Amino acid sequence: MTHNGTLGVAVIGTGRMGSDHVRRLDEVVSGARVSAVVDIDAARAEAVAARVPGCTAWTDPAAAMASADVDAVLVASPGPAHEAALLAAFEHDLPVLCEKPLTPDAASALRVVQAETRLGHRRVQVGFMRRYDAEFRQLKALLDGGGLGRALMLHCTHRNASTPPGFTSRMTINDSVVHEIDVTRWLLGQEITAVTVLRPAPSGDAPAGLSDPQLVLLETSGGAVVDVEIFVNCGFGYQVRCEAVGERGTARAGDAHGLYVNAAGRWGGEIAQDYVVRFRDAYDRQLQTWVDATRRGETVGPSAWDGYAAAAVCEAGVRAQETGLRTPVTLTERPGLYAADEATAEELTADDTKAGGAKASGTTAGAHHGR
Ligand code: ISE
Repeated sequence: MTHNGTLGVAVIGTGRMGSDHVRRLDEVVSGARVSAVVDIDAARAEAVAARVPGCTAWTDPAAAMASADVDAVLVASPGPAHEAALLAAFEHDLPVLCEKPLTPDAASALRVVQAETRLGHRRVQVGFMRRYDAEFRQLKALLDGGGLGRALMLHCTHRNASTPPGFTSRMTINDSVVHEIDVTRWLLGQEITAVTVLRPAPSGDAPAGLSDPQLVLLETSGGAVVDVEIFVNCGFGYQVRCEAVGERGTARAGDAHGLYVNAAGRWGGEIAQDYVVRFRDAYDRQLQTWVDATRRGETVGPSAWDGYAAAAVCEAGVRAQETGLRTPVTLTERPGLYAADEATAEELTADDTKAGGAKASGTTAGAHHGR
């Protein structure tokens, strides 16, 4: 249901990502408007709402969702608040774009999967935005097209300039490596079966008590091995790379440096300082895809099952980090609602198979349902 064809979206959580999504819905994405914002901090919700014409401010997500003005929900509150927001959205049968993580642990993620299964149709898209990054999509198209032969390994680098106060070693898995966990499942179309974490002597720049950097090894159901360097206080900027090694070649996403300048006896370009900048196009494309699909009555992209699988791998990852042992991952049986073709339903477009295709696309396929 939409109002005059425009999707009224309630944005829950107005922190860094939430307020960036409000701006994106207001200024970048077509076919949607922010009709409500929710934050436990009433003053902050009101300040954000005041900047958007016709937007109301709330402190209770369920109350906002009951408003006639709300057709869909974007969840960008802290992870522990996601489960309640998702279950409330299911009560109103509202489509949801939920920021990662789906929920902070496998048991709560499974409760979300079970609730959506009872609903009988997919309503959740999880915000694994790398699936909407132009280079990652090109890499996916190359692998799917057999251009590299069978994928044998992925070498991943995930570096942040610095961490906010309170960032813990567990968060390096749950907040950061969760992206490589999703990318591995998506690029290879395989489940992750075991996790090992190696912790070198920490950098002198790492906050006390934080293991940084770390090397995370993922093993997959198809026999591939993935190594992830996670280094969240590297100091120089934000850098995410993924190199696929196949039987017949290799390809690497993440080297785009924008303008490349030769001047004053030096060569080079700039490095983005954080993910909001580095993945701006991916966030735009993700949100436009969600709005377009929702207006068509469809749910596409990373599913609640993908969110659950990532949470289960993260849980094993944290155990591996704490014990130093190779830790197997156990998944429950995949409900029929998330049949393999629907769970990864991403129709790659012609743009994705050639260099430089970064424009937003609403041509993804997925589960169809009406409201
Ligand atoms: C953050 O929450 C993100 O999602 C970023 O993409 C990641 O690079 C960062 O490490 C996380 O803290």
